[in-house]
Amino acid sequence: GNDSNRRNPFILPEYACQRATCLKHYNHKFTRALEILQKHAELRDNEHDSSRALAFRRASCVLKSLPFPLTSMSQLKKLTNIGDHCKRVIQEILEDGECSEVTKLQDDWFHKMVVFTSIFGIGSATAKKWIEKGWSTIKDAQEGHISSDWRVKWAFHSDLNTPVKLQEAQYIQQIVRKEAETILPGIILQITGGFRRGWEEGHDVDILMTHPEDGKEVGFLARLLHRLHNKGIILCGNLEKSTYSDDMLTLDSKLSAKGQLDHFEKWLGIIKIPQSCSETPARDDSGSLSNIGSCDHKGTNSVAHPTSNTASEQPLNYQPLNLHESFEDLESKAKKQKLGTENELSPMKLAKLDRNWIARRVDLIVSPYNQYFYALVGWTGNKQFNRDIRTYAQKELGMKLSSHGLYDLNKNCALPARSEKEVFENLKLQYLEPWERNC
Ligand code: DGT
Ligand code: MG
Repeated sequence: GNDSNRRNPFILPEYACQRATCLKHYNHKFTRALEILQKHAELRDNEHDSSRALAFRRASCVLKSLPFPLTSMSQLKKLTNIGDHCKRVIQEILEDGECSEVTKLQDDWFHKMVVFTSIFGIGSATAKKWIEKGWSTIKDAQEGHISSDWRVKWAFHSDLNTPVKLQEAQYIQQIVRKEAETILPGIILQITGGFRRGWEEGHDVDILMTHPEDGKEVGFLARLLHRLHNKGIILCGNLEKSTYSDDMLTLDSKLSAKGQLDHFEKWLGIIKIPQSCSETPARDDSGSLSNIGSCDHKGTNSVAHPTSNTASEQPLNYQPLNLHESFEDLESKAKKQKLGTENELSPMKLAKLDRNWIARRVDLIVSPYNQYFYALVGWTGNKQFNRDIRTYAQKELGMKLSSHGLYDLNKNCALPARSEKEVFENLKLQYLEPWERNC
């Protein structure tokens, strides 16, 4: 009970990878406040802000692992990672139910920054500039940016800001699986990211793929994309070649080059799926999926879709479909519905067009099998868990952990893993289920 907790302050292991952190916990009113402080520091994005943001996050993460609701400051005594600033915040919430600093932070500027940075591809620097121009709503930004590039972005803005549901993620996985298995039987395909950690909604769908036979995965992704393109479901995207080399296992600087988190071959893009697929349960037989490609091509056909079934023999230098083509598709549809001529069409009108599909962000990642289980841990996340387990490996074991593997810097050797459990064993950690990694 609480009294005994007060007498015997609780002790938690220092690193989040040494303890379970679940979606549901006892201390949301504190963690919400601390994560607003984190978010605010991230949005300010000045010198020192990123380390402040991480300090708030670490404190929040400790409270998420606490197996009881915090009721007194004395319970914090033996907990690490909760600094004086966080303690003041927690104390005020304990005494007054809320923290005045956190309330004050959520001002006009904060709300505008949250709105602007929620736009796909907009970071805090651009958002700040917009606010300096006097803009405060999405509409202001839409009226201020009317070039054709921007009009395309606006047309998909509300789709991409509608959370992806678990059922939609499973639907997308089925489509990808069907095509992937046709090209490469025996392929292993796994939804990672937030959905694997137990979330029912997410901002995108992350799918990690590998093949148990060495080398089979080479060139696979381009062929997969070609088939998905032929089905007419790709709106746009970017295929990144693998930039991995073995010396990256040991060299920190190379691994984190240019803000990249890893060097796998991957495709980051936007696909369209029928709006109805989040309403009806996903089915396992593939018959229901065959019509998805045609979901938006009944009336207009400005997007060219080769119908050949020889995708597996197609060239490997896949050229992503241009977003503009999909946009033209929307525009001609708008004209048919007499919503106006091209120049009169507002992004809002386009976004609300009567169409039967919705745009979704998808990441497809391909890993060689001998790196797969490290890739799986990395792409399951969450981000804070990754930070923590990598710091733990470095500081406590003298090992370098990445999504490509684990390297013992003292013994100068890599430690392979044939399962996720072996990744944890190699790190001398108790296994944590994916849903226990919500730091
Ligand atoms: P959300 O926002 O609902 O999609 O949440 P998550 O947790 O799925 O976040 P997301 O999709 O940005 O990333 C999935 C996980 O993969 C995340 O925990 C961190 C990790 N991750 C993201 N980008 C990269 C990357 O480029 N390389 C590696 N190794 N991991 C990444
Ligand atoms: Mg995700």
